[in-house]
Amino acid sequence: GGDDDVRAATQRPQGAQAALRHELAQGLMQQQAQISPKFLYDARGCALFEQITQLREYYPTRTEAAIMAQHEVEMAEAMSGCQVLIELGAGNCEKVRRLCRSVAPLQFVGVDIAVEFLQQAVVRLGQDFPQMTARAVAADFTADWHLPPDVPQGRRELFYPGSSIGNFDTQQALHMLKHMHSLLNGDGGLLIGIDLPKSLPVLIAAYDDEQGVTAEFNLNVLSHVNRLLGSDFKPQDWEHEACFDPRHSRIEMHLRARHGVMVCWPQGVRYFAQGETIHTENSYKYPLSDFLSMLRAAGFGATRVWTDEQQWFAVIHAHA
Ligand code: AVJ
Repeated sequence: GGDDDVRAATQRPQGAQAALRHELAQGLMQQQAQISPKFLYDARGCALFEQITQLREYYPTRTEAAIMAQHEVEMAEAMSGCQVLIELGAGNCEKVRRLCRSVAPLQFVGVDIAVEFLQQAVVRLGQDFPQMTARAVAADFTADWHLPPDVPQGRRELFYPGSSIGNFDTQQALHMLKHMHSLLNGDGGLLIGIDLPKSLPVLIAAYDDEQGVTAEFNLNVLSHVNRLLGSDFKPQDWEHEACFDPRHSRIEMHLRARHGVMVCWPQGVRYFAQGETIHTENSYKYPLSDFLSMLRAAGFGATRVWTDEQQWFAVIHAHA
């Protein structure tokens, strides 16, 4: 049941903790140091991300919500007959509420790496939709992940909103799509949000807002890493940076050392020269046709696409 799913994830077995520490130490020792964006989502990171989604500059959440509101009926039609609605990266479960009303699944399964935050949202969702069972499941999409065996095999629809797939490079994204396709048992489909290429100033502002909320969000990863790894990062030694790499069509977030910094943890140490960076996130902006090709390559069939007037964001339904 739901509580077991959460317990299994929050009291991580010793081996899983060690694996995360190993992954972090490995990333810090690369020539281009990196911290996976999955580490952005501790309790404070989840709260900061919610703030980001409400910023004037951060268009994705609001644009996607408007597309979903405008095309609710057609989306529900594409997903009709759905028994189990599974949201990946469910977070605060706000985006799925409209679908719970219009699709009316028997069961909702929210999946997220930040499972304690998710669990609270799932409880609220279950209270608001009493005829639907709702449960939270922990998973790290960057590792091998599975749904619990008691998630019904009946007609499933996957929901992967927010352009969260943009955190993966193209090879990882294709792998993720293939895995999602395999969860559908040849029935149902996937409703996915993707962020589209657009003008540089709009993109940069969305990842480097005036108020500095995104900067806080990025810097907060260091406190999370300190707790997990036992490292001694001091956030004030680092500066938030967002840039666009046109070659990969992606926003990159980095933390740049303001001056020479020595960082120590139980099994290691690294010196960062002034100006060196830690790469903390990629956020790919896929041309629509490229993403549709990826869906085909992953085994998906017929698609429907909905976008906003400015073509800033797309919501796609793909049949299994
Ligand atoms: C949750 C991965 C979709 O890439 O826009 C927001 C995360 N990072 N601001 C994104 C994020 C900086 C977000 N995703």
